[in-house]
Amino acid sequence: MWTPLDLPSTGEKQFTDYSRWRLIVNDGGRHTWTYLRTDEELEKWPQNEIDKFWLGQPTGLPDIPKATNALDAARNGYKFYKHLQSHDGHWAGEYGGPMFLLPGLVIGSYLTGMPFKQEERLEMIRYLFNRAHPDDGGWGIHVEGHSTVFGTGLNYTALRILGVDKDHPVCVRARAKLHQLGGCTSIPAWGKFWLSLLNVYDWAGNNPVPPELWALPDWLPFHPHKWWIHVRNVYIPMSYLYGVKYQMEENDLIFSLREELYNENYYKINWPAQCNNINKADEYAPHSALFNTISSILSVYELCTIPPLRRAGLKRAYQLIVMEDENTGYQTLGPVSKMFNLIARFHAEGSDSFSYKEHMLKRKDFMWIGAEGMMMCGTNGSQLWDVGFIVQALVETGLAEEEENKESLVKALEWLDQAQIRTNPKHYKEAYRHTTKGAWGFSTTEQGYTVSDCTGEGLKAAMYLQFNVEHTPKLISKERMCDAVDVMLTLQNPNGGFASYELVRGPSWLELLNPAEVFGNIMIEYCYPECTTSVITSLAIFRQHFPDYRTRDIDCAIKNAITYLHAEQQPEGGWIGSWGICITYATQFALESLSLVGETYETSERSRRACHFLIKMQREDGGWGESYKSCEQSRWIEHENTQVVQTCWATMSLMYAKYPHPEPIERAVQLVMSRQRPDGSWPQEAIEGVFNKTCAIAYPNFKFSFPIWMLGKAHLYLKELGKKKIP
Ligand code: LAN
Repeated sequence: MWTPLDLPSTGEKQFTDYSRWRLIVNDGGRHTWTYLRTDEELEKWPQNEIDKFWLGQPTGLPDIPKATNALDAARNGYKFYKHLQSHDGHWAGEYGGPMFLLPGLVIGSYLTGMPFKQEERLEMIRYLFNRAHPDDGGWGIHVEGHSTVFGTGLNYTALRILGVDKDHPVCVRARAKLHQLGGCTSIPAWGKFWLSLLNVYDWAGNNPVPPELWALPDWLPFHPHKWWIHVRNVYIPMSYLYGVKYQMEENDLIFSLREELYNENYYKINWPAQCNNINKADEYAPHSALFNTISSILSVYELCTIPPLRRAGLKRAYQLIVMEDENTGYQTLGPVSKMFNLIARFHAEGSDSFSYKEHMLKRKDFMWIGAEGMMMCGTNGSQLWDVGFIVQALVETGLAEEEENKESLVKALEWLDQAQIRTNPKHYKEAYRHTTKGAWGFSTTEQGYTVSDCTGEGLKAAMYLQFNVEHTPKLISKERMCDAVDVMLTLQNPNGGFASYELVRGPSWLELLNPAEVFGNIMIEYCYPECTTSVITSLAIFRQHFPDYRTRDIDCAIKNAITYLHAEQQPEGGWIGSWGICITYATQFALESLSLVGETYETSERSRRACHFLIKMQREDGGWGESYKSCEQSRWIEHENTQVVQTCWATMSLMYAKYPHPEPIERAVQLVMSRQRPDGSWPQEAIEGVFNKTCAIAYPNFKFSFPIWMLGKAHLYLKELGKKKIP
């Protein structure tokens, strides 16, 4: 149960001893952190480099003789990074960044009476303290963002639940910021929802989320099974919880929060008037008139719901929740649905149920302790994604063939082997799922969702290891590679592009119904240059090895994908990224695709335009730096600092395009080498990834895979270029 917290008021001592934390990796790449209590345990189980690295402690790894050329630097990079490989062959990693996930974890756990260990609580507090905005004490939607009501209201609440006194200086400062922003009446919809579950915001202040939606016939153009999978998987349990108007029982903390979170008297707030009250500091995608009209109509319905209809909706929503839990081993698709599903299962089945216990077990997979404390991750890890890139980097640079790396690559292949999904989901069509047989997902097979580009990168890595490296066992059969191709071919949209998890199912006007004011482009799947490239580059490699398998389908898929990529190029020459920051990221992918069909600097105006754009953006120091704000505004916004990872993406772009002049590439290499530390690693710089336009998310392993890849590739590239005569 939630016992009182023994929190000393100040100093490092108030948190835990970092030398006692250990990362456990098991079952196909699951990550869970544990705290060793006794000295006996400590002696038996020493901290390894992986633990130390992710905890931000000195790893003790030795300095390496300084690299004299780019390949040496890449090799040194891998010397370090190899130490971070887990015994099962993958690279564990922190997947933080979003600042609206930890409050869900804390509020959801509190509501369901699911306790945390004392050390977890303390470290979550440390994380929130460390992540408070240095200027004003609030929190934003992600770690680098400005303070918003969504971030500040929810994280403040989390701190209070975790046991921090309202008079603690961090709370005092955060509350002042919250009040300066206007308080929680103007918190965005998902904040209103969490606070309503906690009984510190009134259900009448929410736009309705009727579960009846799920009982509508599937053929309706707006039926939620046509929404983007993340949104529908969040709204399934939300509609259930809204339908039953779940509310925590009042207690002293709740009474107190009702006073702390608002500028006005809680009991006098006109709740219905708050439904569309969204703070300007938070708002990214304002409600459409259509959304507001539908919400008003539904609010009237809410006053006189039709009981059999509501029951039918609740029943269907609950079925979908159960199927999702069972399909994913209770990991669920993502961190928001994870906690909402738990609350729904708790509501229906109580805390003695199997589902409650399983949710509790898998809740751990999202809790990661880093240098700043304990956070809630964006998924249960980015296992496949990280293996995919480093493997390709090593094979393309030739480092894979070096004796000292052989074992590590065999391990990586073993991991990839078990990570391919072999069957379709247990609950398949009835849960509106896309096929999964043959796919790779983003994290683990247990989570088990097909992702188009993860399948592409997974297959590429597997093919590289099995066909381009001599010493590896051939673990993945041709048949299984064909399965991966089959899945990818089911994912192409009529315009030639590939989206993330599924085909684009719904009409584009559904975006008008986006209820979550803080994210853009979330209602349906969209096609992405990044996903499209990962798929067609893997198809192209597959075609080289198996020229007879679905030849026409593959040719056609590549051709149509290129048409899509052409259409997406921006007039200035770049492509807009959706999952990494931003134009630098997507342009790398797009130029790789164009090179597949022979469109390079020499032959194609498009490729030249892209290169000229990148060259224009290269900074004096030889690097590139783009801000996460580019993703919000879909235009290049310079970062104040040069970024190593982006410099690698931009340089890779130039190399894919066969850019003929060595000088910009040499300068980029110099920059990346100059930032390498004596032990071969690179320091963490700005956050690398993004989703839904506004929320930045961290890919800390990118600072290894992309520099290693780029440096090794540039070494070979510049050598080749040296042999040629440059015009
Ligand atoms: C991810 C992470 C991986 C990412 C790539 C594979 C990089 C991308 O190319 C395709 C989309 C995908 C799979 C993706 C989708 C959205 C995710 C799951 C995330 C960015 C990680 C967190 C995010 C998820 C939506 C966060 C929860 C928030 C909601 C708005 C529901």
